[in-house]
Amino acid sequence: MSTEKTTPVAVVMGSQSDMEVMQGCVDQLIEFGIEPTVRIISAHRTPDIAAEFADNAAEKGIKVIIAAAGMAAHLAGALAGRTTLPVIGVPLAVKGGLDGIDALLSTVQMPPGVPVATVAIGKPGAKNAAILAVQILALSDEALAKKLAEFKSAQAKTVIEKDASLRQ
Ligand code: RP5
Repeated sequence: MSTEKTTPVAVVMGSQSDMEVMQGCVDQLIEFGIEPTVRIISAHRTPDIAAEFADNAAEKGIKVIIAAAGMAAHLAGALAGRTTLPVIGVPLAVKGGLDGIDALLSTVQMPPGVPVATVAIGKPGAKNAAILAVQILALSDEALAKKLAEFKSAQAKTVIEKDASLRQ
């Protein structure tokens, strides 16, 4: 995991407290051989840094931004408003919040013209954000496309084996 180096995927989260869940996203990316740039940037607490990050992300070689936040989660939308890169939003459930529904609505209900590809709340979304980022990159990366195909068949194999074990 890196906090400085620029890579094709950036994983940005609103607080250090989001790291526990977002580690799943980072780990999934690493499983696909992608070491992401990881940043803690808050749309509300460090808005200037959020703007600077979004403005310079493409130039730094980032191709997909994953942005995770809880509560009134404006991070993904704030970044999406300042870049043409695809932004994947991960809504998080946090203590004191509304079980992630607050973050889900804040992340998904973007105005027309500024999409945020919003995944599920919490851990499932963190993992899916990584896979979706890989799917985007795999459109122009044959090696990554092959890894994705292998990932899908391994996943299917696990389900098929579990099903078969029930019928033994
Ligand atoms: C959001 O507020 C962060 O993304 C985090 O999910 C939530 C709470 O932040 P902390 O008070 O734990 O720093 O901006």
